[in-house]
Amino acid sequence: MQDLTQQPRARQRALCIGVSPAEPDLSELRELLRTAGVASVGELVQRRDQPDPDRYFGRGKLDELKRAVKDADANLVACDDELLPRQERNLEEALGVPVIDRTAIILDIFADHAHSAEGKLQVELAQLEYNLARMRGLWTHLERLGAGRMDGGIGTRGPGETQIETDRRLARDRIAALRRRLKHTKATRSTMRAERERAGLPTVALAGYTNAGKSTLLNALTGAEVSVRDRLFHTLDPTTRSFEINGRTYLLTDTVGFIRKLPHALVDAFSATLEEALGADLIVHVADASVAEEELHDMLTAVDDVLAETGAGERPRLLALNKVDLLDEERRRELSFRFPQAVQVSATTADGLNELREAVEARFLASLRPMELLVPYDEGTSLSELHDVAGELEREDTAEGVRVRARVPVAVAQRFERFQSGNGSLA
Ligand SMILES: Nc1nc2c(ncn2[C@@H]2O[C@H](COP(=O)(O)OP(=O)(O)OP(=O)(O)O)[C@@H](O)[C@H]2O)c(=O)[nH]1
Ligand SMILES: [Mg+2]
Repeated sequence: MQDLTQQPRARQRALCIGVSPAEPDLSELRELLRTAGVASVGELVQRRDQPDPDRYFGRGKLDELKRAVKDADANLVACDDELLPRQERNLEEALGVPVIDRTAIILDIFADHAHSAEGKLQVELAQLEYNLARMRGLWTHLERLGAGRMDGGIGTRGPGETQIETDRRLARDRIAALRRRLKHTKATRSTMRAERERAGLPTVALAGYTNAGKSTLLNALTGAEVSVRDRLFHTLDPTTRSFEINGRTYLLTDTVGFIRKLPHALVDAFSATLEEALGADLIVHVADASVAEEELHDMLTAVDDVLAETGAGERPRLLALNKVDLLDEERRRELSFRFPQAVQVSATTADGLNELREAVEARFLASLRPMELLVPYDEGTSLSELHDVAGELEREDTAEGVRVRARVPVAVAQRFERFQSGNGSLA
């Protein structure tokens, strides 16, 4: 029992299944399993409009699946969709091996990759909500949290009705407690944001599909050393670093990656962090341009959907097509026809980074308010503050004070209005 929980995944051999009206593609599911440390030993797909409501596959296909599990010597079946509890139960009964769905795998990866206290709370909340619908694995979950062992023993018998009621109540209590704690961390974060806003620094958020190269790009632009890996959902916690473009400081935030069919519980659990990051002045949507056309389209759409869902759909946005070092000239030309507004970059070779910086800066300059100010000499603090928010200043020392021409972010312009001389327009 003990050693099973020590290295449970090493011996897991999964057969992948999927249903889709078009030809189902299970490569992403295999990638998710690889990230979770589970081997894929085969696959079986069915083309149909909707999965069967009771068994996911149709009856005839189910026999084929049974044989496939046996032939591949699989001890696990992994489904590309989130399963209804009923579908999962029926499949397990028919197959005699555990069945996990896409959501469970993603939650598992998130649980593994969460490092910050907040990230851990968010993942735990998402897991509890997923489990609450199934009441499966909840015991081990609460046990691990030290929530106390109930008489009757874990795994010695199936939970009876009252047991399930107790489980549900425990889960709901825990969910409520987690929500309260998350609310608290959210409050701390908004204080931090208020401080940043006072500083008046423009903010840029990197958003995009998992593995698109967001962290690599953050590192390339800011000289940070955020961990980068060829696995899915490597980054869960937003990291913010500052960098400069032509003397002006910007704050750049890396965010959690998105994926098709992102579990709802996770979107909810992460919505506070996401909202915060995506409230940036500019969202740079980073995409992996080295994938096939259709996949690129799907990934762009998946990210657009999550952005819209988290209320960031209307923020100013810039598309960065990353990994162009993997493309030939012809493909790059094709992409520039298809996405004329996008910047093509390679975070690893630094190709296109200057264009990206220019594009980011251009967005800000367009939103700045030109001001002509006269700052008295005893207002040194205001002057250095102005330096921070406006970058390079045109300044001239006069008898009355420093005469300054600057382009100031609208959000903080009001603070400098009292120094305004003339009508504020630049010649
Ligand atoms: N060839 C090439 N590889 C890149 C480029 N940018 C990133 N990669 C690779 O792509 C993989 C994923 O990079 P990350 O920066 O971790 O991606 P991410 O978007 O932060 O991923 P998550 O945090 O998992 O959402 C790594 O193996 C990187 O080395 C690029 O411009 N060219
Ligand atoms: Mg990352």
